[in-house]
Amino acid sequence: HSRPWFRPFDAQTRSFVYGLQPRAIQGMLDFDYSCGRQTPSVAAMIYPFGGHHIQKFYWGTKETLLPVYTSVADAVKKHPDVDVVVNFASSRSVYSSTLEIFEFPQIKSIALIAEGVPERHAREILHLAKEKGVLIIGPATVGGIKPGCFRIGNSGGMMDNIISSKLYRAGSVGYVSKSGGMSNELNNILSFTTNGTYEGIAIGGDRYPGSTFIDHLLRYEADPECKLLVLLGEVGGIEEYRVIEAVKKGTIKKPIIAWAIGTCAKMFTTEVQFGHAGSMANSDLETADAKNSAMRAAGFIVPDTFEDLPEVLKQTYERLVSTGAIKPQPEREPPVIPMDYKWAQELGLIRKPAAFISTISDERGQELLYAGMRISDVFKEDIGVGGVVSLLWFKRRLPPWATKFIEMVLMLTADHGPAVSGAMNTIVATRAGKDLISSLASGLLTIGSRFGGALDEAASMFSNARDTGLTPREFVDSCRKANKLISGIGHKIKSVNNPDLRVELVKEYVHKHFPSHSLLDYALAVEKVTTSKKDTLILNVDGCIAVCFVDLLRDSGAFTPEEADEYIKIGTLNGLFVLGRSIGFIGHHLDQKRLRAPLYRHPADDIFINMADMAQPRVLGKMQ
Ligand code: Q5B
Repeated sequence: HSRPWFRPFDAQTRSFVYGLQPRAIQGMLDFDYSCGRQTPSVAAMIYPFGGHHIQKFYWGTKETLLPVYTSVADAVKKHPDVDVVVNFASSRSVYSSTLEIFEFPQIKSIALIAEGVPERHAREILHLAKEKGVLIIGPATVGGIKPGCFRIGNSGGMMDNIISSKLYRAGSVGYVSKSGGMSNELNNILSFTTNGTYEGIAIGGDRYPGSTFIDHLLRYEADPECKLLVLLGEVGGIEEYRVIEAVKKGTIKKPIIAWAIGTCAKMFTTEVQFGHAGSMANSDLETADAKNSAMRAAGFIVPDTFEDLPEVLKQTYERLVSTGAIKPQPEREPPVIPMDYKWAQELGLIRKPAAFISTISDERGQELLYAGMRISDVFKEDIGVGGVVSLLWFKRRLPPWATKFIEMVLMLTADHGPAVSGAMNTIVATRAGKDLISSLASGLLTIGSRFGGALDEAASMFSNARDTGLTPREFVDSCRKANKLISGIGHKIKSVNNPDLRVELVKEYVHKHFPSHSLLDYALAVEKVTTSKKDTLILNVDGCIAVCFVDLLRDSGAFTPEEADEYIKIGTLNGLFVLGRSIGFIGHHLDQKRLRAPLYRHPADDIFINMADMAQPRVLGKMQ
């Protein structure tokens, strides 16, 4: 597919995007889709890092895949139809990447988006491009747009702007400006004063743009589809004078409307540098006023002020319609472009039920909140770990005696030596070479109804027994009858004669600080019955913490009876042991690591292996 020299972009144009720019590419694809293009205008991305891979984009409501190549050579080999590169390389790498692109004669146009490209590099690129006959747009530009055909990168703005400026179909006005922002403004003005933009190029604000006003205006002059030319110049540089020359010589014959921005510079007493690197008048010739006068004198249509530009455009367009030079086409319905979910949500156009609800913390604002309390206040008020647990587990501040109790529990349960089931498993996992999280998880997964995880069941058994009016003895008997062990009773090594000091500390604290301890009293009465049978059947650390926590939940005044019951039902109390013992398990993991402890293998003579009752294994199924 070959194009005439004056038309570098059409509805078949295919491009590479250099750099990873998924948002810009999605914008280009949405534009393509709105134009009714059959194929996306982006064929692939080129990105030297991260290897060859594929990325997913929307094509209308469906999805499409675009390859990412690591070199221009690979991309060119795979896509011989591509002749445009939109180069998003940064100012540092734009030079080398453009030189790489120049090696492939298949590429006829390159847009350079980067700002701050060293002028020496820009001039070298410009020189090489001339030699090779490549059209350069930029640097320091958004690019340009050919309505109905092709959009360079982010030119034209958001999709709603593209639709409202009718850029999904071609108009008759070709313009050239320096700035991308002013291009958007022009697209908008042209959409209501004329039949719209035929093509618009922003050459960029640098002192050495790869192509200038005259290059594009000569293309528009030669293109029979372009009927009206617009030049939006600005203070600084002399590029407008090259257009003036062309008009004077008759090289440009089509009607041309022009304005040089920056007429207000004269109101300042010193030299003014406008936004662009090139937008400063170095001589009287370069002022916006001088340019406007010269253009007017040469026969350009120049409004009196920028505000008059729409009216001038309208009049000129209507004249061209009345002479038959422009034949307005019937409008087609603006295409419906699926809006990005995030954007639609931001605009308040859609809603969707959230898949998750969360009510304990919020990090979206300026400051992290725990149950509504600012993290800075957590420290200002020194609420401690117990306070944090009360916020995140119970969504409320608990009185100091209660938060101190939580902290006491965490400290008491932090460890109970290396021999307990969970610590053993942590140690064995560590010695098998596992990392901290795996070794910790191995220990935590050991916590269960017999070891460390008896709190919830203890809380519910003791409170149910007490609430249903069973005496301690009736409770013990009923459990025996049901063949059920009482959770929270019994210990492997602790007994009446070898009391568990942790339990003593808890009892002492609760007696001193809790407003009531009725369930603890009941549990101690049960203990009297069980230890009378066997002195190891003490109220153990799980059981003692559990019943005291029920007293806290029920009698602290911070919970309703329903809330108190719910916390027992949903497994809160085992959380106390899990949280506390994590401290110890991590300690054991670090200890074994420090000791460089080797792989553990249990001695076989410590395992009674008995296969006597297995005899010979039976062979199932056919042998052949
Ligand atoms: N018998 C804890 O068993 C243990 C009975 C009972 C009625 C009971 C056992 C038990 C309930 C679960 C529980 C938490 C397995 C324990 C903890 C944290 C730890 C651990 C550490 C730490 C101990 C001997 C005789 C038998 C049984 C009867 C036993 N328990 N009767 N209710 N609860 N408790 N777990 O010593 O007639 O001889 O056949 O399951 O609360 O995990 O330090 O190690 O900080 O890490 O092996 O403190 O009590 O006793 O099973 O041989 O039983 O007493 O029926 O009667 P033992 P067994 P009989 S704290």
